[in-house]
Amino acid sequence: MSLETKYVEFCKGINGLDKIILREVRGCSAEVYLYGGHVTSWKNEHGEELLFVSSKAIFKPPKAIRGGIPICFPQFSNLGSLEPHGFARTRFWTVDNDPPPFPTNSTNKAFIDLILKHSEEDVKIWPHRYEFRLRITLGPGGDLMLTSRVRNTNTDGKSFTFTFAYHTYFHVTDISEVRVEGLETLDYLDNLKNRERFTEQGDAIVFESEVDKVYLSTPTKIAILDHERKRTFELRKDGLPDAVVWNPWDKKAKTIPDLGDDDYKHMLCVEAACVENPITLKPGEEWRGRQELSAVPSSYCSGQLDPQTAFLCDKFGFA
Ligand code: TA6
Repeated sequence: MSLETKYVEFCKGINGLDKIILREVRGCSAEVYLYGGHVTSWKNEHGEELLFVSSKAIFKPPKAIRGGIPICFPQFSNLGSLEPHGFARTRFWTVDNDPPPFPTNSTNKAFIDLILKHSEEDVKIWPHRYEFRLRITLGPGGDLMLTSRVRNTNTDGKSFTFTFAYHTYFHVTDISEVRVEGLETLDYLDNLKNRERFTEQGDAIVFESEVDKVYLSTPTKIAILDHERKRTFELRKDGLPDAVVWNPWDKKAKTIPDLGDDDYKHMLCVEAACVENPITLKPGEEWRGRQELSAVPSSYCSGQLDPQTAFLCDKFGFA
């Protein structure tokens, strides 16, 4: 793209829902729906889609969009009395035209600030007042960055507590040829076994059946290696100690109405999250949680599928 690059474009998406397209000069892009504050697309400079969105996804309230990056707030999964994964993913967010400043890379031009505030309806189910600011940035190199800032604006002196996840659906070529690095040897809660605590064994996480785990106290960097496509996703996070890994596999996939029967082969959720130790904010306090995604050719750094080497790759400054 040239001088005419439109870094931020407002338009209509599926079913007339408001959508924002972020673009960068080299041709990468991202799409965000105000419904859910939901990233539904992230493409590299070759126009290849990096996130999975179900072909059966329903872009219509009150259903959450199946795929992309749903925001789970103020409750992860069914860890409380609210609807699963909380209500933020099924609310209409608005554009925040005057966000309070925070340190940012001034070379970034493709970004959008969204805000979600309590509604009188929601106060009935979650009796708190809050401001949730979400900045979504597409970096010049194609990295996708999400920064959440949640502030307690209660006027009755009450603290509130929440759990959170960026429920990211990565697009993978063949799930049985994918491995995740960075979580081996860690403790996890197994959602398929009543959230019992186990310790991960083995060198890396590979997939041959349903997986639904919350890894605890995870490192700030996780790699997802798509062996078939020779692509490595790198997930870096801050303020989010846990990492959820989910693939429904064949049987569970068939029970999910807005997921195709074979879709599980092409998706993997790896989610920067805060689940084990919920966050508590006093009135006036703010929490920040950040997730950054990159997609690089697996051979780019090391010539082999070795995320340790990939992490050390100078190009991305991870050493
Ligand atoms: O993050 C994993 C998980 O909580 C799984 O237990 C699974 O049910 C998945 O999320 C999808 O949840 P959803 O409410 O979007 O169908």
